[in-house]
Amino acid sequence: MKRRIVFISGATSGIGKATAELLADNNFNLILAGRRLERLEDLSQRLGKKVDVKILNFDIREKQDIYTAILGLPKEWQEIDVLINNAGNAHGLGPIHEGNLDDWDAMIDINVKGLLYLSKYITPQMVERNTGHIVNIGSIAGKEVYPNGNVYCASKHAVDAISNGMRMDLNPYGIKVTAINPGLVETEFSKVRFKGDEVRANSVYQNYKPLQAQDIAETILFVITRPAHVNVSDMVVFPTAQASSTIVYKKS
Ligand code: NDP
Ligand code: 8X3
Repeated sequence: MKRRIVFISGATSGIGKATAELLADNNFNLILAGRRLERLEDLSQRLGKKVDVKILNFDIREKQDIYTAILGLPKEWQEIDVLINNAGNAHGLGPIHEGNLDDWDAMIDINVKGLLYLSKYITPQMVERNTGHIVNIGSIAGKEVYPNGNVYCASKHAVDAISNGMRMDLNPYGIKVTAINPGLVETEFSKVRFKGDEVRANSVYQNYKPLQAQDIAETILFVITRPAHVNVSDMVVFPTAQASSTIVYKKS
């Protein structure tokens, strides 16, 4: 049987990387995107032993670069079956009146506009073929706002709205749209949020068992392998210790 082609943005670490590894084990051909080229090359070399892999190296903020990269794919790679909009991060955590404008730009440009650009370039061929699946990685931060989360939460609320809008607009074309909204996942996320402060980043995941990237990868594999008539539209996935954005049971 012909392998399905899955495009993963943000494949160089965390959830995206774990998903690439799991999907290679499950016979999907992969297009892997991110900025850190050496990590993409490493994945391509390792996973290329199992399935066909293409890597695309661009900053998701640069719409022209995305367009050129997608247009440059060989014809047999253009018919992308599953788009996993995963690239994203938080930049900073603090009260709104102390907000850093560059952090705000980064979160809106990457988490919201980058997701839109990629979807804009990949969705039309799905519409033409009347098939496809878009999986947007949102967050519990897209369902609830928490103190000091302001703009990151806004960016993920936008992802939530975009997922709902996509599901409506793509409904006549048989295209599935799934939103997966994780709680706390131990990845490079907090390292990026706290600008390399590893002590502060590690403290986010101490004294309880956070989700691992593999847990979300397994959730993604589940949703993209349901039968044609089943669309898992919206999921929140927490570690057992978490009950909401602000309630996490930690053993002291
Ligand atoms: P990581 O920091 O480990 O991974 C983020 C990925 O996004 C990297 O591969 C990075 O690649 C890519 N990325 C970031 N900025 C850009 C950019 N400008 N252009 C292209 N790619 C970019 O974090 P996670 O795996 O945790 O995050 C993945 C998604 O999950 C994000 O959307 C995040 O918001 C969401 N999420 C995370 C949670 C968590 O607790 N960890 C919880 C809920 C949601 P590179 O730097 O190489 O470009
Ligand atoms: C990442 C989880 O709680 O830090 O989206 O916002 S949280």
